[in-house]
Amino acid sequence: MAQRGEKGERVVLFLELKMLADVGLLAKPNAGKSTLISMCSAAKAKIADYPFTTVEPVLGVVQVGLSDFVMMEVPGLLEGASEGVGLGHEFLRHAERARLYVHILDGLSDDPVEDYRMINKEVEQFSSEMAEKPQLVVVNKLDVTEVREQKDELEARLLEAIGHRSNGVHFMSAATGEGVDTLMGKIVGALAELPKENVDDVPVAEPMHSRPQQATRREEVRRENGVYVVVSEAMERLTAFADTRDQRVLLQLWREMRRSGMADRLIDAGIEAGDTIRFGKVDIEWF
Ligand SMILES: Nc1nc2c(ncn2[C@@H]2O[C@H](COP(=O)(O)OP(=O)(O)OP(=O)(O)O)[C@@H](O)[C@H]2O)c(=O)[nH]1
Ligand SMILES: [Mg+2]
Repeated sequence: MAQRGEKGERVVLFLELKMLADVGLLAKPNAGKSTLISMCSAAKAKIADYPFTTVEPVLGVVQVGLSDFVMMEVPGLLEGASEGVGLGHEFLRHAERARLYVHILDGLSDDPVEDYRMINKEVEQFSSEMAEKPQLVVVNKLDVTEVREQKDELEARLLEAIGHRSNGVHFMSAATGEGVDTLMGKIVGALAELPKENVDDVPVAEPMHSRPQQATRREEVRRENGVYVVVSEAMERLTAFADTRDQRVLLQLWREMRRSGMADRLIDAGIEAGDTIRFGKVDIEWF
């Protein structure tokens, strides 16, 4: 039975898109995030020798043996990112739900240790929950001679800066692929130790149901001034929104009255063809 429908509800919703990835790549601009994600997944991230080549998160699925995980490049972070500098707030938000972070340092930067501190400070200021999640610290661009020459010294300084949360420092070259497989192995190992993101943990608003309620009032037929008044929530609802001028609708109404036993009650009450039946505010003729 085609009905005009009951009164609906109007709501205003603010929706926030957050990417879901197992691993988030955190780094300053130009550190080599896109190079890494392109090297180990099918993601096509633009690579170029200038900062902010990537301005939207890039997701890639990395296959390692029989396991796989989703890696996300978060656009480069600057000092003040947690306060929104360089769209930092926007970028950090996307990385919030990752289970593990790979903190990539540019081996060619003036001071990778300082970069490490800066990024972590921004992460801490943005979200303490995010700051507590595990990180793998990685120095990139190992193929460059000056980076290789400073490797041991840099490693020692970084270990000192990382302190208690140290998982060691990993060196790689995203460009040549040196050390990339080992890093992927480390990521798989680290993820295996971490709880899976539980979708049930995400707060969900109470679902809204607008299904018709079950009839609660007792159904009855009364005769008032020659009119058969049907007291039935279900039938009243059915007729209130139906076009009772339509013969097909009347036919369906008739079937429903037969099915529910209402027709028998009307007949028992003595109804005859031509009499009026009233459902709430709607009158129809018995035929
Ligand atoms: N020599 C060398 N260059 C690299 C390596 N990885 C990346 N690069 C270069 O560094 C520059 C930046 O690389 P991207 O991969 O675009 O860096 P990104 O971190 O994604 O940069 P943004 O998206 O701009 O934040 C490019 O010129 C790369 O070719 C590496 O391992 N060795
Ligand atoms: Mg990039």
